[in-house]
Amino acid sequence: MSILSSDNLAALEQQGIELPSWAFGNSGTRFKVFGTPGTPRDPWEKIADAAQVNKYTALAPSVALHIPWDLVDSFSDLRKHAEDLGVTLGTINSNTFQDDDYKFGALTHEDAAIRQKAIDHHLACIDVMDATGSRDLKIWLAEGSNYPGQADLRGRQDRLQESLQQIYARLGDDQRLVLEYKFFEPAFYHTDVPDWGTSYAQVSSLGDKAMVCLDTGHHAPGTNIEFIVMQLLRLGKLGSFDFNSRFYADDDLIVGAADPFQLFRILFEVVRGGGLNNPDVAFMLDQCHNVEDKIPGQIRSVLNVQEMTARALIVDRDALTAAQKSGDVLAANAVFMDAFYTDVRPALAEWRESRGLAADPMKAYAESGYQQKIAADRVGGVQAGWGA
Ligand code: LRH
Ligand code: MN
Ligand code: MN
Repeated sequence: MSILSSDNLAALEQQGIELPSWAFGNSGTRFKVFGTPGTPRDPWEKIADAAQVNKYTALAPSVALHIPWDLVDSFSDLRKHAEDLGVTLGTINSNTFQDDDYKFGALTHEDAAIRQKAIDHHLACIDVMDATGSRDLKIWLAEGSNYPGQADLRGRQDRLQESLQQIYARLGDDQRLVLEYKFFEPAFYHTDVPDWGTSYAQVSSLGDKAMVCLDTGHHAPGTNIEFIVMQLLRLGKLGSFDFNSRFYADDDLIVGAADPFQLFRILFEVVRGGGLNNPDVAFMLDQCHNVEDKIPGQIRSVLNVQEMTARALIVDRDALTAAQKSGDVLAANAVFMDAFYTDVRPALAEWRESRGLAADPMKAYAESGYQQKIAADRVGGVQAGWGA
């Protein structure tokens, strides 16, 4: 008998993880961007590659776009292209971090004309959402200051709220805004949305269609991220995840690579808090593949999330509750760790085969010849990068 119950399998079957279009482009550090043969040259090819991840895993039914990196003449054509390949277009990410006008802020800028330009960009993103059928507008702001005294911290919060109100007012009935926080970078002294509390305060005063986005790489080292997950679920304000992993800063490495135990702890709080397969909580990846091939990098990522979800699902919750209630510290911890140490991979492989999928999606992709084909076909032209 499988270690995964039929209820567990039913939950896993529903799981969907959104892929970031930019994970398929070239990326790097400020020192060097290494190109990879076969890298997509445009958004159409990024979506074709994302569809491969879904083909081998049945886990990645949608693709997030970044505007203007993924600007095309017709978003309805792009939507049709995605749907023909068996995926949908998901979250639209705005970008106010690559324009000289935003050197000292965008939605928080002292100059009303620059604030308006940034607001208009978000309104244009909502137009894109109307065409793509996307539900969520994801806002991450690269705003802040480098030196104490440089900026009026309070004034910037007030301007941020006013700007967000104007964007919020343009959302359709079925659309949402998710506000992503990050405690540093590119500004190093303060950022305007540094933590979940600030994001929560800003979105709470907007209304029900505004939620918090939690990027796992955006916290100070040692932060108890699963506590934040618990709290946001408890408050009904966890709108989405940007999953990735990190050793030092915002490394954007493959989710579960740096700290599998942390991913397990996060997913346990998701499961316990009713966040799994909850339409209000979007699971997304936000990663870059600087030195590894991108499609298998994304396949590995969604499989890591699936494996840790399976382990979180098999925690013996009754035994855990009993141990917690009786104050049996070691028994409670043992129940938790038993699930974490359980290798669910053979059971998942068997289950995949029973659904007509390859037992080992990494191997199936490697043997498919797709990587060689794109490397041969996509010569010439400009490879898409993280910022193009
Ligand atoms: C910022 C961030 C945000 C951006 C993405 C490219 O660090 O996590 O989500 O949109 O990276
Ligand atoms: Mn992110
Ligand atoms: Mn980030």
